[in-house]
Amino acid sequence: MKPMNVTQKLISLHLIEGEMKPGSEIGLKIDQALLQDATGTLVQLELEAMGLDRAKTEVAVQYVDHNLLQTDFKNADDHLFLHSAAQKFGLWFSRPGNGVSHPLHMERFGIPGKTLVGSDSHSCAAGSLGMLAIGTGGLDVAAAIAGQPYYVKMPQVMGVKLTGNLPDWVSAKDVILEMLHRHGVKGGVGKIIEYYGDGLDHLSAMDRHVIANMGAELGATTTVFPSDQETKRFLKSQEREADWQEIKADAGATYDLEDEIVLDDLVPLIALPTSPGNVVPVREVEGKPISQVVIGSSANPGLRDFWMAGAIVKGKAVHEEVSFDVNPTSRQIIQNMIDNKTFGNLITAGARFHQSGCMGCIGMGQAPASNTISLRTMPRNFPDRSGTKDDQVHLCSPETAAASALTGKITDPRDLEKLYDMEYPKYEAPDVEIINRDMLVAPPKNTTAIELKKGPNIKSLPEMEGLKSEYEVPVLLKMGDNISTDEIMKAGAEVLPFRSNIPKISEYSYIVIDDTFYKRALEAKETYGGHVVIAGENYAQGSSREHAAIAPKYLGQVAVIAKDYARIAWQNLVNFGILPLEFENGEDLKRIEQGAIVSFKNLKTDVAERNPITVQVKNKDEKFKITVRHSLSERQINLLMKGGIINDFKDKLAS
Ligand code: MIC
Repeated sequence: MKPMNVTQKLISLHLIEGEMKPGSEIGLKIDQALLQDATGTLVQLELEAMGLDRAKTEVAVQYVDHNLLQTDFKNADDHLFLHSAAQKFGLWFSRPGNGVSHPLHMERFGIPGKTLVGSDSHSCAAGSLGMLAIGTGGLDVAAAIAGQPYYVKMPQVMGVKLTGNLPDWVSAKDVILEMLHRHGVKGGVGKIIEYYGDGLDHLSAMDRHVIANMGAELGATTTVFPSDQETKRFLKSQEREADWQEIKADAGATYDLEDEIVLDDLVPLIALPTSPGNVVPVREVEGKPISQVVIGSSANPGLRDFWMAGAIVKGKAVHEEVSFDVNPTSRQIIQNMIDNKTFGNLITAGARFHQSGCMGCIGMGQAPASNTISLRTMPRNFPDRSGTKDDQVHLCSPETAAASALTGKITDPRDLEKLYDMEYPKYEAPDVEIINRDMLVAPPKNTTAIELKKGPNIKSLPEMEGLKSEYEVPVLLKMGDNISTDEIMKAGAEVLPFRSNIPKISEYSYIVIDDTFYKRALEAKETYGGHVVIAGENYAQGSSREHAAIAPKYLGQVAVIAKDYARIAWQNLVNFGILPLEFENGEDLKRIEQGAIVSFKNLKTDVAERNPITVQVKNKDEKFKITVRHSLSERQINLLMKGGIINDFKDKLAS
């Protein structure tokens, strides 16, 4: 048999439909499911709509780590709903304040060789343990929980060879920032990134989590690491050594694409606003004053990351003009921080210590002051994501963040040697961490009698219309490249609580780009029956939030016409019955005016038969035709015809 890399081994062990030919659709058996609360409320409503009795996956966990600010009843009601739903459908429930889903799942449930789908784009972090873990829209996770295969395009496998060792003051975050510097936010689209080489000997399991987590920012389907002795060490430190198995690439295994990073050559890097791909050496932007540093998030979740920040600020005081925020990523990590004196080091240096959760990463509090720079160890800095308009969020390592907190300006951590006569702190991982399972509620044996607790903010899913053959609708919005889900459907403390209320959350559609969109969409729905939007490359990069599809659908969005799409968003559009069309000639984007009227005839036949689709365009002063196409599978075409996956489920239930 042909030697296989780790990715090919994981896929072949779970392949139930299709063939492993890059670009063709495959169906995978899913072992584990991860839900977070901001997407999970919809998933639980979808499980209810499907009439599920009990989760079919080996493990399914509902985490509460996003909607943690309880400024009124909405989030607190959702927590009760999620708890009741987890109990009813046989999921574990991780209570509010227990921590961020990705590091928690890695500590408690991750198992080498298993597959996982998660309703969060950073679910790929579980690849750190030799899992095939894919972030996706909530509906796909609901389907997997109900025992359906997970469908995805077979990706190419990019082998990234890591050699050597990281220099002092450089850490795992700089490795993934280097990948973003080399490949950009589209560089991973259609690919699984697999790391190998002797450089892995110097990367802990949590270091690998950092790198795998932000593989999402490359647009990668996921990231995979081998399961080796380090994986075994990590599982042993979590009292789960029995879950370990070795999974390594065969000798002679090859990759579709190759890259190599010599770890010794890396320097401290930083992503500038407003993209994780806007990476430069810290040295290039040092000296700029900052107003905030935030340590935490699933992109730097490990005990080492907090310990490192604590060791750097130990015995000192952070700059008086810097808000030094620390977001622990699990209660377990808080306990270990207290035990190894990290908590004391951070607090006495001036840290503002928050509850364990995502917090400022998704604009759930901690919004920075206007026109000031915020340094964060987080994965994303899309426009306004922090909650502050025109924010200036920079992404960096704990070393760079802590050094900058001390000086009050962007600082290369290597300068700490001369500024404070400091040696690079050497972290020693404990053999066994203090283990905390207290806020994980196991699924009950018998779930039938449990009633869902729905507060007034939880609304049932709206009806979704199927695809028609003819449309004559306006182009409501013309956008450029790399439009993020944070610009399509805002996150943050004001909007996230409406995730289970589609009519209300639809008021925030595209509000970051154009705050007249909502009103104009309602007018277009009334006058024309709907609308389309047009965009450049990598439409809807970033998060898994299916609200970036459901809300526009609710407002009458018929189709998107873009040069190309981010993977999750493309699937979410189909799941909710919006046609993701691609320009045959990308230059046509420039020719179409915002406000033009576009007409489709014979659309259902053309979509079903994969014909080139002719679109009549009427600009203000000219008319012309363009050609568009789609790259949907037969399964997706069928879903579209019905108006999305929920209608398809209902048909299946009815039959
Ligand atoms: C994110 O980091 O953007 C989020 C918020 O976790 C999203 C999920 C969401 O929008 O609820 C993600 O990454 O999928």
